[in-house]
Amino acid sequence: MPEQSDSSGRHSASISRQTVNSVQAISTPVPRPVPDALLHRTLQVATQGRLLAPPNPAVGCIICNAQGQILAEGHTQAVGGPHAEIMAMRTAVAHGHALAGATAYVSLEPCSHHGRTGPCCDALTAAGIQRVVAIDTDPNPRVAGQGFARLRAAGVQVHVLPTNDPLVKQARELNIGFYSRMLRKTPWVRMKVASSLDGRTALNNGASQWITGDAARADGHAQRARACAVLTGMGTVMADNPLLNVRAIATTRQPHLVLVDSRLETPLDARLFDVARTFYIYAAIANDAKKAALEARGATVIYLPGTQEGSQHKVDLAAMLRDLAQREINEVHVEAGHQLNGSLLRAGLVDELVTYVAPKLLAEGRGMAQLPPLADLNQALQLNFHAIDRSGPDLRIVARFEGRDCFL
Ligand code: AOF
Ligand code: ZN
Repeated sequence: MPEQSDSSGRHSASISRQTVNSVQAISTPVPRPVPDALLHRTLQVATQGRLLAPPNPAVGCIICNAQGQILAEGHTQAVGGPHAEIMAMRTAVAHGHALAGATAYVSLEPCSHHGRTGPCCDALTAAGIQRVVAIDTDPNPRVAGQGFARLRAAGVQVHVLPTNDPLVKQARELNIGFYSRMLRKTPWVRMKVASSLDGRTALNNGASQWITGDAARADGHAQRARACAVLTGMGTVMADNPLLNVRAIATTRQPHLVLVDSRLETPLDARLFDVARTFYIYAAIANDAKKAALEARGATVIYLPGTQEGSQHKVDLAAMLRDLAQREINEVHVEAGHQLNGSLLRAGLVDELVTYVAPKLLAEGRGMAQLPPLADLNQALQLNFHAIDRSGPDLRIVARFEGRDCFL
């Protein structure tokens, strides 16, 4: 596999960023030819669309006049709706500004394809935009440099930040699931856990409500809200009969729900059905009568048994994630019990842990995942701390498995 290195000298196995990088090599990377403040603002505007945009990337666009004054801003709308560039141009026109000769700052390459909407690069050209400054190339193979090429061919000046610019990393982090789906063909998998300071996620009798405080629970809902799908297992459905939707914060988009239910045991009156959203159930053992009953309740049942001997009675979790990527799932938020958590971790399918840690000791109790005991400390699953914050009285620790974000 080819090696990539960034400005910090870090080397990582690249997962098919080749197309994108070679496109950038022939574009004109410039050492920040534009005011930093405008680029930072472009990313801030992109962030405003973060809960709304998935499965599209959250993109920001600002339109400036020749003096560098901001005329209008826009971010990606809900799927099927206008992209950032169209929103910004519409706002500029609505305020009576001329677009001819203006500069568009964008956090991602303007699209060149006919997807659910038309190509932004053509709309920018038609409006007379003179210059486009972009933070990153679109990793979508249907775009991947063609947006820039089309703009240049139409006489628009194009500047793209060099890939080692820290803002490029920030822009990719903002849409980490989109980059994962485009480049790895599998979603970014984030596992959420709430534990005591001694690492317990429930008492021996299963009681777990609530270990962490209100702030951590609200933040947990914000984590659900950014994801394309929430993933859980039958153990959690039986133990908690949860809704697993976003309630504690405002959002206009409910993430899809994904349930691993190898034997199709989901009760037809489970509260999971009470929320209007896309609901996928992955099973290993066919039961067409139960499938029909679950589908009559609004779910879609997918049979995906393992292919190895002894695994035919369990869902092939890696194949399930690839299937979810094909269904345009960028980020998967796992909120499950220790059994499914253990299966995902053992299979090496988790990218990131978001752990809320309460300053409590629960002594005896359950851990976050069912994992076999290790004989040697060298066998420990190795993560790196990515971010540590306070959340009310609790801590929020984001940790990533070594090398999992190397495609960024
Ligand atoms: C842009 N501006 O704000 C976003 C872009 O199906 P469509 O037409 O909505 O296109 C979705 C694709 O457009 C998406 O996969 C990504 O490649 C690009 N996203 N492009 O010019 C935007 N969100
Ligand atoms: Zn577009």
